[in-house]
Amino acid sequence: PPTVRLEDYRPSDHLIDRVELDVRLDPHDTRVTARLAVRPNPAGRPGAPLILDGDDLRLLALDLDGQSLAPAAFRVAPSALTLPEPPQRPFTLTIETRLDPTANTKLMGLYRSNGVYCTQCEADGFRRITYFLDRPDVMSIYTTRIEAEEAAAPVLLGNGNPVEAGRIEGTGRHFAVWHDPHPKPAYLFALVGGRLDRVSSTFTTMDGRAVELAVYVEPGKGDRAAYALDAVERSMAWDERTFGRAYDLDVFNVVAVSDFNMGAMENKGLNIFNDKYVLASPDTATDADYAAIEAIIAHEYFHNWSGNRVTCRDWFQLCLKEGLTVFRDQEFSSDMRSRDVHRIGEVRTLRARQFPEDAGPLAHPVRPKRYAEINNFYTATVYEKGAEIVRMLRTLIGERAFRAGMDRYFAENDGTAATVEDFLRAFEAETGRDLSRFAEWYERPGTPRVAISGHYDAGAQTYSLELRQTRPGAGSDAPPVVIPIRLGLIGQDGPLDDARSSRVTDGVFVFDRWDDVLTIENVATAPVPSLFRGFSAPVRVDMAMDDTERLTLLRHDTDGFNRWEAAQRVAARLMIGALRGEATEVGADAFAAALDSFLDARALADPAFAALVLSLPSESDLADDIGSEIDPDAIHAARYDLRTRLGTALTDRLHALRDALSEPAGTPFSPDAASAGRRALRNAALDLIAAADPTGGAACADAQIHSAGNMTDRLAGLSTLALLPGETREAAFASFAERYADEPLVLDKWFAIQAMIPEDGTVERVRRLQEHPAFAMTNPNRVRALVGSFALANPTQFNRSDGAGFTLVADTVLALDRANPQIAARLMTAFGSWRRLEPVRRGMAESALRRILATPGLSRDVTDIAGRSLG
Ligand code: BAL
Ligand code: ZN
Repeated sequence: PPTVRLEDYRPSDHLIDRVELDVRLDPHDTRVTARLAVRPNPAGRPGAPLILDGDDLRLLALDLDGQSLAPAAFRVAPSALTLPEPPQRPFTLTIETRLDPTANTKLMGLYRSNGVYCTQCEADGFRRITYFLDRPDVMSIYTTRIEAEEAAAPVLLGNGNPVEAGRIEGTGRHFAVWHDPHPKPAYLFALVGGRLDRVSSTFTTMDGRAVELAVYVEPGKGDRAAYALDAVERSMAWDERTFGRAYDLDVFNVVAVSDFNMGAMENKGLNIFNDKYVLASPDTATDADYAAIEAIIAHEYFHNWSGNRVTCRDWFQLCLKEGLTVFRDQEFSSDMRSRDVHRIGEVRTLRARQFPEDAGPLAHPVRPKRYAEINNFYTATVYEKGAEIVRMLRTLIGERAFRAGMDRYFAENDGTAATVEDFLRAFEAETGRDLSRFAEWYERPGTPRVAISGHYDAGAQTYSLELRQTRPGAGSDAPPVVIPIRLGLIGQDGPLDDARSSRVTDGVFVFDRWDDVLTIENVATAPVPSLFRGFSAPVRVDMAMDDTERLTLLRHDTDGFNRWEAAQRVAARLMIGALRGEATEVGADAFAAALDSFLDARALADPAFAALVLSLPSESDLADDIGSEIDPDAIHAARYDLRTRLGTALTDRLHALRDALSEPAGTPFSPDAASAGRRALRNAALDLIAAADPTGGAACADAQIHSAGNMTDRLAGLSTLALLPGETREAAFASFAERYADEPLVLDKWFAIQAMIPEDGTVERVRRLQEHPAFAMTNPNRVRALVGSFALANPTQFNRSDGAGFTLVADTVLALDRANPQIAARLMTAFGSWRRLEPVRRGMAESALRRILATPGLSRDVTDIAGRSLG
């Protein structure tokens, strides 16, 4: 496929100032009339042809300034409408197209989800609605008239504010007109038409304007929308308080639909959501679901400023809105919940998804330099590493300067399509600092590595850190990056607060060379360094430190992230040591004893944090640590063994914790962070108990499934039982399916748990479940739950040495590709770490990839991922 390059960017030759759309909805024969106010762009090439993008479009009529165009004056194809010699003055182009929303299985453009008409236009779906300059730097004012049969679509929503609505007498049809006064790119266009329930409230902005908020959901599910509506209100208040950003329309609408490629979409004034991230009730949603709803509602709302008011010049700048908005939603969630616990979750996600991506064939810079299919760049690197860059910027310049720089960024770029350079320039102007070297973080792929060793000089009372950075995967011409290291020193009894260095400001040392030595003075006793506090930079750290020192950090560090990290490192060393047959200084028993005293001191004071400390590094974390010649079965065995040993050593403690944390029967469910934390620790204890005593654990898990008053505990019981083969497990699966037969989002959890079972029979089980009446290849949530969980969260079975796991996923990718290439391509990213496997599995993965790539008629999306994976 053709490649788009950042260096080839040039402004559009034409602009479209105003768009008037008239959309007459029909299941198979929707008519769209677009009146476009076009003019030559003074920054473009004079006399250039007008080439409007299209995708799978059928043109019905075309006229210019009210005159129909002679056939010789234009060329039309499904993928473009060209006027070779357009007028050299402003003119109005009127285009009529015809769409079949029901046949649109790609879920891009206008489609129907369970009978509801909805749209998805990012990145390039608007061109599936009408011919347009479908690029983010062409910003227009939209007025949209939507018309539909009233019985089928009583609710009609568009961007902006409602201006008019009415019946068309004698036809059974009605219409609504919406006007959005804010210029926007086409990717932020949206409309909805359907039969939906509405829950609503009013929010008064800090400048005293009343905004009507509404969440629309499938009929009968209104009671499950309350939490999302509350999250909208909290997001609005937080963005005012934290960033001084107020909302700018009279209404803010959120609509939940069941077929959606992404999590949600920030269309101006009309956010459209995957219903998984809206609907919640204690009986159907877990604590993790509530947290995800809160975060994604916030994320889409925050885009109103970071993405919509200030948008992206081109798709290479995607991180400008996504990285920044992820950072903003992370800060929101941290303020709503526990900051340490949230930070640990962020880093776990980064390490699980972004680090492997950055180390494999799909690695790319946070700001990519080229792409064949932009929809394949909505990645962990753009989102999560993009957010880490914003976080490092704040660490480097400090909170006050960061806030002032954000104000300046919004003020200077409001109403425009900006670049990463525009973003950094605002902070340079605010601080007088040169950020050109910091900008390197956007430019090259690969996770930097920092090797560190420490030396204590008792006579001089100094402690020196020798640092060296390398940049694997970044290329031999890559310069060193600017790495903020937040640090402190810990003694045997606690922090060494008198230690000083002139090179450490507010606890942060800036490491920006290949090598450096940091000397800290006034160090009274041999310290243990606490480095990269709060995970202050997205790097891998090789620190020469023994496990007893790490256990000192677990006990005494004042930084919550590093306390957790210390326990994770010790656990990882134990497991990797075991599978390599190497001894470690701290054995499993000593580690268990350290955990026991940690739990004794802190578990009940901060259960959410304790649950994280008890959760061992995942199998994919360990694979990522090992890095090459990976044998997932050996990793699984080593992890299983440590769980068993810890569960055995800690049995009494774990049972006592479960008792202490159990809620009296009849306690009403609350999704708040503290209650969720208690459930998390109780369930982390259950996991270890079951590892040590499968029979007792199965009974305990089964009892919990039956007694649970909420989905979190019920599902935790089922997840524990899923690892324990036998009749109890199968009976529990059957009764869960029966209980939730009419709840697709809950059955997704059931699909996922079964897909993650680390047993030989799972490939067959997944193939069977693909035939289950509740499974549908056309619904992205179903595919992600069943096949996505298998491919991305079942390392032993996806990577089976006989290749059966790869075959299953390859078959699914090929079956899916014609209907929904975006989801097919996303599923394929599971192959991203294939080169790091041991040779037999590596060969099997390669054959599966080659089979996919050799299939005729493959989409651009899948061709791109398969090609890069093999390249
Ligand atoms: N813009 C695509 C969905 C999101 O990141 O908000
Ligand atoms: Zn986003």
